[in-house]
Amino acid sequence: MKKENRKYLNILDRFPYILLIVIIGFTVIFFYIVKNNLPLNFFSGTVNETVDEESNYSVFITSPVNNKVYNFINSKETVPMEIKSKQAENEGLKVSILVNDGEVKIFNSPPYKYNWNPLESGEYDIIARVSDDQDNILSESNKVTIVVEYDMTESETSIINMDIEEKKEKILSESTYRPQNTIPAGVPIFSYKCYTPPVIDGNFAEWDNFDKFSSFEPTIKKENYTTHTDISGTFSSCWDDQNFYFVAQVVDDVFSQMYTGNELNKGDSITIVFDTELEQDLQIPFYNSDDYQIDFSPGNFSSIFPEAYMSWPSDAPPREVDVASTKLANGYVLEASIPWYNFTDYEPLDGSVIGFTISILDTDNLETTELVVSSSSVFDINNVSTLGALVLIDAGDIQQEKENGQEDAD
Ligand SMILES: [Ca+2]
Ligand SMILES: [Ca+2]
Ligand SMILES: [Ca+2]
Ligand SMILES: [Ca+2]
Repeated sequence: MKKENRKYLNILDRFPYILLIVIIGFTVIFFYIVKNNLPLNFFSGTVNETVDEESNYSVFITSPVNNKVYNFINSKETVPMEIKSKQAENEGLKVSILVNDGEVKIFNSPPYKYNWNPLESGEYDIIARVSDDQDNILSESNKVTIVVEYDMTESETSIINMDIEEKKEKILSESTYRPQNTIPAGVPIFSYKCYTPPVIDGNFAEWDNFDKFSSFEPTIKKENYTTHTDISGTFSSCWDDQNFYFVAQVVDDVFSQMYTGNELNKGDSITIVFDTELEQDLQIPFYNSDDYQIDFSPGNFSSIFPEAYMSWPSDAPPREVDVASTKLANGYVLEASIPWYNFTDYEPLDGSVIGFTISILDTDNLETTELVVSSSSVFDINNVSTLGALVLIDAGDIQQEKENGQEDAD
């Protein structure tokens, strides 16, 4: 009796478990039915989330991803932005990117990719818009928020430099020169305004903040060119209302200068050709009254002193040109100032673009020039249409800013 009772109870005891198994079974079947009727990626984790999200938008930001933190160590670093919009692509519509409600880029055609330079640390909200010709907004993207953190010791200076880069681009877009002659092609030499004139003493220490040009290429007697240790150099320049200033640090394996005056170019020397009416004379290959060839000699560091000589147009020493030089183990430094009044009717102005080529002439073992390297790739001393270009630019007091590390961007 007791035994039967227990057996009966045992079956009743198990009944809830059987029921539970049946319920689980139905749940699993139900799960698969539901799964098959929902979009695939509903259950497939985060990988396909953006694909799903993207399909909900006519315009979608695929890069950067939301909540990304960018740690930048220099001011040139950028946030890669990429927008996808089938709508804009198919209908030829405009796509614009807005950061904190300010437009940073407009595309008229794909690809909608842009490397955005934030310049300042901060949190940024990015959206993209599709609009038509009349600027009617047709669609707006998902919003992406990013954080940018700059970790730089000289962030202020870098910001100033970015302003200068923009200014340079603006000047170039508005000026006429011969981009095919410059090294590299399309990039003239920039000469910054100096608020403190360099001391003309053959010492180049104070030139640190100025642009340096060292891409000299063999031009005259270039078949003699072997290596940069034979002849090469670094050139910097600046200007103010009174003078044009420059320094050239020349690498030359054998120093040789025994000539003076109108013959100084037979020895180790420097020649600069200016065309102060570049725009008007773009088609003129011969020297005219606004072209100037000035030759500079470092002297020989004993009996022959540094000097300048104007070979064109005057065939005489230029007025009050100051030249100084120092001898280096593998070459020399030549520093000079040229009063602008040597250039008739020329007034130096911020943004002025003039024809310009500096050449370094090398004499080693012969009694005349063996090789010339120049700042324009096709330089021919008899043809001013081979000149490169020099841009005068006022970028603020860059000497002061670097020395004090101050913020003077405005
Ligand atoms: Ca100096
Ligand atoms: Ca040499
Ligand atoms: Ca000319
Ligand atoms: Ca030499």
